[in-house]
Amino acid sequence: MTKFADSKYVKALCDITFRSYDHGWDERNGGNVSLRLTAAELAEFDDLTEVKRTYDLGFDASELAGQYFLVTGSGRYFRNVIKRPELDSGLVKITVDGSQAELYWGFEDGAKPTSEFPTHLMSHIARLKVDPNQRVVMHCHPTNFIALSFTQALDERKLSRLLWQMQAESLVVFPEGVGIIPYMTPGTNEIGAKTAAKMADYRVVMWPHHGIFAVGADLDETFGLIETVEKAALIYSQIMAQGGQIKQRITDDQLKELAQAFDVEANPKFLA
Ligand code: 2HA
Ligand code: ZN
Repeated sequence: MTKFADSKYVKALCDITFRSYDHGWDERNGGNVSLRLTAAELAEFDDLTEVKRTYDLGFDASELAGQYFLVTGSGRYFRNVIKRPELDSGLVKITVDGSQAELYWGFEDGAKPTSEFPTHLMSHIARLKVDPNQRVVMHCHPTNFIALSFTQALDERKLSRLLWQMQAESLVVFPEGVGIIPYMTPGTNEIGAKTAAKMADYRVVMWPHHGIFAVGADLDETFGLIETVEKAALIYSQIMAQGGQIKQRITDDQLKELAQAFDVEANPKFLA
């Protein structure tokens, strides 16, 4: 009997949620993550035969009809997923009409998908159009990145350039830069739609005074992307803590050389 609970997907979710918590980015129930899976990938598991509950989605997710999502639970703590994934995460399938999600595994003590599930699903829809290999959406509260939303203008060009200038790795890992939405109330369809609109152009979106949304091909890559963004923000915090006097910096010419050397295209709106 091959059980989904023992799958590499649940193991990877446990690993990434705990590591994110351990970085200090998921106090209490902060953060949520979803991993898109296909029926073919799930065919080997014997314990996904029965719909245990259904959830109303509150928006039209029909573009994702038939797709499965392993997702963390509303109100659940990233710190705990590693100890009890069958309670704090669940595997759901989007119904044919796109109005509901059917639970096949997990959420055993009655939880439901994260309050940010609309943003996750709308972001999955947006990223599928850009790159069908992308299957992870992750949200968390990286401290230094959030702090930038207080001290910096909420300007995508300025913020992207600042993060690129903090370390050579930034431009290579997120050459398109980062998107920013206005401050909005979390957990709503409205913030979901705004975030997903940004996801047409960016894999990283800042939620000012709240956190980050990031997407990627798998959990490891998505977490690595968040780590790289947050490291750049941390370097900026340390520069300010050391007095803020920048004596030398990575120049635009050096950023262009970097893009060439690593064969990435820097967003031409941010680096011309
Ligand atoms: O899941 O982080 O934005 C809890 C949150 C909401
Ligand atoms: Zn949050």
